[in-house]
Amino acid sequence: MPTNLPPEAQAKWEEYSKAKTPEEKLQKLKEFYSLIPKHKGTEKMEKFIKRRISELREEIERKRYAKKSKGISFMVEKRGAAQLVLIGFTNSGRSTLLTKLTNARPEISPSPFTTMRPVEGMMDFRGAQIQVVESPPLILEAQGGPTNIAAALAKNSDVLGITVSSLDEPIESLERIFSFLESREMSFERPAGRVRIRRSRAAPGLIIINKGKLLGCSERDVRELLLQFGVERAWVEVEGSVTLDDVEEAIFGEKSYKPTMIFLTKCDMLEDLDLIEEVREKYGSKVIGVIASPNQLPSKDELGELILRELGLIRVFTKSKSEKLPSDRAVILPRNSSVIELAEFIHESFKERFRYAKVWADRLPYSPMKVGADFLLDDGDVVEILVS
Ligand SMILES: Nc1nc2c(ncn2[C@@H]2O[C@H](COP(=O)(O)OP(=O)(O)O)[C@@H](O)[C@H]2O)c(=O)[nH]1
Ligand SMILES: [Mg+2]
Repeated sequence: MPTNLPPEAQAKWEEYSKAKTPEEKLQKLKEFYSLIPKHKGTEKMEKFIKRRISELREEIERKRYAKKSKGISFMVEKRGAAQLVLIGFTNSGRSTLLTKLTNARPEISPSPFTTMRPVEGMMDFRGAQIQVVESPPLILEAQGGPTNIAAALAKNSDVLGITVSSLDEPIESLERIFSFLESREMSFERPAGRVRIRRSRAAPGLIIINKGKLLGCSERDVRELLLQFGVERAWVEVEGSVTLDDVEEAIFGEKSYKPTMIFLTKCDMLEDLDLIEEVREKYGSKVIGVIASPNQLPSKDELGELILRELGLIRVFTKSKSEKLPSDRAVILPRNSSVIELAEFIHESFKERFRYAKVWADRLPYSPMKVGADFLLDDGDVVEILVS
């Protein structure tokens, strides 16, 4: 059962949550650790703290490395609906892919180690934007700075894209890359039932979307547990049957499941095309997609759709009464959000002032259709909200 923390530990946790620098966080977390009771009920938390402590140490180490390399920052702030991080060996085609998907113009060169720091670009996908980040190369023989940065970027990503050259023993390469990522606490097994916590400053508060069943606890218990650990602005989606333990696992979980796709590059130079099938057979079930790129554009629509679907996100277009056309930019919401959640997202006061909405969508018997606050939205919906 989840832990009831003594008040001084709770206070310390709050200090930790509010700490700004990794050094300060590390200090607070160590103090917090000394304040929690150690027993079966706190096992998960203990493991989490130990792991977090080692992550913070790594982060501090990375900062030192960055300083030595003239203060270049290596982390990339998330923007857009989702972040796709491209990771792979040098010369595997990360920069080429980034260039094809986004407006970024990294240096592309057959000389190894051209890209030593992350480069980002934005990919437009029918009203949504997906951030694509090229990580420094993985150098597994010597796990130094660039490799650590790549692993940290991968871990922090929403979706991971592994680039691997089809000319470079792709099956063995993928084997090595996956086992490296697994050693860095990433997992590729899709969990059975799940609690998905999506922290975002854009969230109007702590929103629990319960599409499953809570066993032995109420939504209020879930909320309290999340708040206790500083999850204050987030969408929390519950699928399947879930206990309070599962919620705890989602907060402190051992390994984070990482939706991943494989970009098999340089297929245009491949003599034996059977290799593509071999990669698909071996890794198809482990990843959300294997994209064989014969030096041409993987379709942005296909990619964008795959990513948003995997992350359980939908694009909704709003329209105001005075305008004929909806906005070009979509509002990104978790799947099965209701009209009132959209209203609240647009403006806090809309929740109280909401009267009804008009929705345009192909799946409806006619468009626009007048709907109430509980109407569930779907990808691509156009919505006009009427308030008093
Ligand atoms: N023929 C072919 N060449 C590619 C492909 N992808 C990348 N390259 C070439 O491979 C070299 C390394 O590519 P780059 O994108 O810089 O790799 P990075 O080191 O992973 O960023 C460059 O000369 C690219 O033009 C591909 O799909 N087909
Ligand atoms: Mg590059």
